[in-house]
Amino acid sequence: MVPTTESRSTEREDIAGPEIVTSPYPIFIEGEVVKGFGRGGKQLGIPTANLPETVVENTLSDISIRPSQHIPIGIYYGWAKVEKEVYPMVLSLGWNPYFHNEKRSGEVHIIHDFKDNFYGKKLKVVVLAYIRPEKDYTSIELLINDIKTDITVAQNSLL
Ligand code: ADP
Ligand code: RBF
Ligand code: MG
Repeated sequence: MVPTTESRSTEREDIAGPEIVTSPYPIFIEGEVVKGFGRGGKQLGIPTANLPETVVENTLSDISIRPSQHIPIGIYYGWAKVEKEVYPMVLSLGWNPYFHNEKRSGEVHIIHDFKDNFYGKKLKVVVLAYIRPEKDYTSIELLINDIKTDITVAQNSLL
């Protein structure tokens, strides 16, 4: 599927998803935090904890558990647990078209200020709803803008 390319900032709703958790959610995903290209924090100012490739592929093709309910590529919200603490999160599952990645990635931005990295730690997430499809952008500012809106959407939609 070819992603839509955004060339300007579009007005978006600041809430998403139904009031109750609806099938196929909740979806549980877990894995050790792995290294990516290091762009999230440095280039976007929004670090993302990357999940192992096999975990991403299994999640995306989890058809044995949910026939007919393929989990689409896109942006989601839910909760994440690292080292016994639970935080709100936004999840990106996809190709990162803006960066022309060749593999799909699963990346969790936890809505919390961490003092240290947590590479190698176990990350557990529960995905509760879909926010939007993944997009391409004509500038990095537009991508950052959309991610910031996703964070607001998660904060307004969770609880
Ligand atoms: P990479 O490409 O290696 O994933 P990032 O720039 O996306 O690099 O940074 C991700 C790392 O930053 C995570 O693996 C984690 O250890 C750390 N980190 C710090 N704060 C956060 C946060 N709020 N959400 C997710 N990861 C964070
Ligand atoms: N990358 C894209 O190319 N298009 C997107 O629409 C997009 N949306 C994202 C939404 C969220 C909430 C997050 C955390 C990331 C998103 N990304 C998107 C991925 C971003 O490109 C990636 O995190 C960086 O490349 C760092 O790995
Ligand atoms: Mg990352």
